[in-house]
Amino acid sequence: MRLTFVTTNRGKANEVRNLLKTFGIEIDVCAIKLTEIQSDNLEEIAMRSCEEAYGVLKKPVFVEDAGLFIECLNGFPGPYSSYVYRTIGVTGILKLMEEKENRAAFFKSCIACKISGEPPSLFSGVCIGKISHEPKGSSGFGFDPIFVPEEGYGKTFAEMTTEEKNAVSHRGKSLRLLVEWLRFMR
Ligand code: ITT
Repeated sequence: MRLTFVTTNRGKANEVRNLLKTFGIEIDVCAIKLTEIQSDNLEEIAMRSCEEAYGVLKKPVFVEDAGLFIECLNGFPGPYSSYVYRTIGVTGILKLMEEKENRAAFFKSCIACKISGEPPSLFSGVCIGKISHEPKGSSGFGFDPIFVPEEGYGKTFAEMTTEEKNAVSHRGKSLRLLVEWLRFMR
């Protein structure tokens, strides 16, 4: 069985391809723009996008929905991370947090995978960390330059290689759960 990962985000596609390759899994990536429903719940967003992707491609697919949840902003931008990144970006988030001492935040990733007529299976991963005071590093994508994971020796995601990021990231965690499940399904 060959899986297709549906995403318009090249950074995500690169991380997913890289990690799955280490498990001997080759995937296809397809950049169809799916309808992203308005919801506070990443699982629900991923589930709906996955059903839509399966309906269009009619073959085994998975999608991933992720978000950055910042404690002092009551979880903002959360499920709206993509929009917030495109509008106010990294600089806007740092501005909102200028006076804030509490820098705690987490990333969450939710994968929905559908290989048959059954409802999609869901796999989630969380990465706890802090928002830095200034952007650092140039790899990765999105909010990587301002996110310092707890397990990352003080580096931002953008200062890590893809392999280092995958070892500790929200996406790395949800992907390893997907891999375990795929082994079980074979
Ligand atoms: P697809 O829905 O097409 O996969 P997208 O970029 O719209 O692409 P999301 O809806 O999951 O994906 O958006 C999440 C946004 O959150 C993303 O655009 C980034 O700005 C940010 N984000 C998610 N994971 C991230 C990560 O690992 N590092 C940095 N920023 C991340």
